[in-house]
Amino acid sequence: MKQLLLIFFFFLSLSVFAEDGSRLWLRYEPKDTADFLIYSKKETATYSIAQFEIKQYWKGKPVELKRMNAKIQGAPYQKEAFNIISNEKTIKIIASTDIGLLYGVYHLLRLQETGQVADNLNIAEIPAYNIRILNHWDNIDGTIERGYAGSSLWNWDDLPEKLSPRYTEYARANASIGINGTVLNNVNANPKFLSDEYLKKAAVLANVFRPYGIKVYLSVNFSSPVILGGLPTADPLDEDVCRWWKEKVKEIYMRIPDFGGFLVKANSEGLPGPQDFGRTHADGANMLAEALQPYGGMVMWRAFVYNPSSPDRAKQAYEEFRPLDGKFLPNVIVQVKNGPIDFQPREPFNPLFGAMQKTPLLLEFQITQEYLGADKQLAFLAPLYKECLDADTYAHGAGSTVAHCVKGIAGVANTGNNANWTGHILAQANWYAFGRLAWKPDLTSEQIADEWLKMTFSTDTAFVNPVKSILLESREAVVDYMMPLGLAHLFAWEHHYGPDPGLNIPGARPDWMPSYYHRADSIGLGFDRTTTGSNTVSQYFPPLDSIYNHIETCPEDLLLWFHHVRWDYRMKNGQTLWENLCQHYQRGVEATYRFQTVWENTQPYIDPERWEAVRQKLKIQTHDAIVWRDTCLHYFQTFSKQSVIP
Ligand code: BDP
Repeated sequence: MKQLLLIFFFFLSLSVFAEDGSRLWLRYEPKDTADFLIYSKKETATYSIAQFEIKQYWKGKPVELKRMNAKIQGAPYQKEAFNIISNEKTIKIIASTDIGLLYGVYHLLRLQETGQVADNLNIAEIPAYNIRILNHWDNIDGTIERGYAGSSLWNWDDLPEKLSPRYTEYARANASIGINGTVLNNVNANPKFLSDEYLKKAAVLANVFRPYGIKVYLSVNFSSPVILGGLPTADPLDEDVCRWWKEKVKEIYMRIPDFGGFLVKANSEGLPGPQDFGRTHADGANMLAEALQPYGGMVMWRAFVYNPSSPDRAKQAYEEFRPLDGKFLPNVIVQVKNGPIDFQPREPFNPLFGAMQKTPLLLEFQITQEYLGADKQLAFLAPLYKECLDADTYAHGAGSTVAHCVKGIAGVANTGNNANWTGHILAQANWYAFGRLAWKPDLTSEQIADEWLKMTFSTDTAFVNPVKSILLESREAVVDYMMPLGLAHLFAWEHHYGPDPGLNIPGARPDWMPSYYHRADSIGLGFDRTTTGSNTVSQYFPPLDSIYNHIETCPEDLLLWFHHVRWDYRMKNGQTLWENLCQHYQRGVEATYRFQTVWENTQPYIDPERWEAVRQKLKIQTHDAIVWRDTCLHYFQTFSKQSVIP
């Protein structure tokens, strides 16, 4: 009852709004017509939310929410699936679970908001993956690693006693786009998150999220048995260590009965892990998996590993993890970043996709724009996500896309406690796009941009069409003015915002220096990863290995990723590498001017607050794009010895 009341007051509170962007894409207006809804009798918290949403915001024919097995063609029973079927009089949302019904409700409201309600609906939706999860890199002190939208949403000091209304808003936003899991804390995990004090706090968040179908997970530090438990070792084969984890897991499930499991970053960037004891990643992951198995929990073990002495960072995850294929317990899923290095504006897909055939993989995207302009620059990431999901690994012949090789999708969240959630209002689109693609990877970037703009701002085509075009262009523009043609990691030290291609800190890790990546010299530019270079190309299945290996067949947008290319090399357009490089940088800057012009013209269509906020950000973007272009070209010019072409 208490929960139902809370839900009621939450929805009541949504009736007064300031235009600060806090409403995200959930801007349904309450209706003033009488309602003719048909409800089923048994009320759960999830069912009540579904009812409230329809009752308040649905403006069409009466809706019946019906709990029975959804009929999804060709797919077995799936608890999150739903049907929406209408006749002349009513619309039925059918699902076998309440969460399926809630997803159906949000789908129907989306159709309403985007003007797509047809007379006879016959919809069958089933999520492509069971795991659609956000990773929060949030710390105990409220900071967020690589977060640009304020502090953490979780007020650890006030929990478990005090609940922020934003916890519910967060859960609702996620449920509306199908996200069903959240890792609350940073992968660089503080062991304290496993203390009883913090488990109580996490349990309260789990209670808020549960009715929205969202499970809570925690990142864990591999040394927890030592730091928290006082044991002399964290060796995964040590009996006391295993016992400690089993006890800890039992404690967690007493507090959070549907706890999702652990996310682990181990033996990566200085963090502890099984290799400290001469054990493998599989030994470490399996030990945790055994502890979680009786409760149905899982281990998400990250493959983001590299050590400073390797000649090519891009090869390492594959080299360490490929030999372990088949050695993980069934409730381990290996979490792999989309590219082999680190969320760069453009990377080829990670060659582990397709190569780990006996191990389930979880694809990790970054939603927060660590390397794509933070909260200051517009970079709509659906095209980046699609590029990876649609990439053909050729693991089982043509058509073995990355989307087919993975069992779930994780996204490093871009949310914080800013009123508008994501810092840049247009970056809300990236949270939205992530959720939609994790549910349905074959949506197009254009469809997603269209939906999001209509729900967030206006359905007027005079607004939607031009803004959609700049959203769709924006990620490529960032690639152009930061790192075109397959360049990577030209960032300044630590903050990963601006450029510093010439950075050279004596004594620092070489693989954290831009020169490690761009390899500029008097001959040319780019990292030779061909068979005569670091031979990373061999990690890809044929025919990709050979396509990437030959300069003539390598796609030009990845050319400098795989090849060290002469400055005077003739590209497909007949001009030299140097000339092309100048053109890309210039093209990127010009695109940002266009973003400003398009946005200036949207003033009549949207509220002044959000219009002005975006306008200012777009001005910063142009300024910073110019800095990128000029810094990089002037630096590379010292090697090419040619003048910068304006
Ligand atoms: C890099 C970030 C670093 C993260 C790391 C990771 O710079 O802050 O801890 O990835 O994914 O992108 O573990």
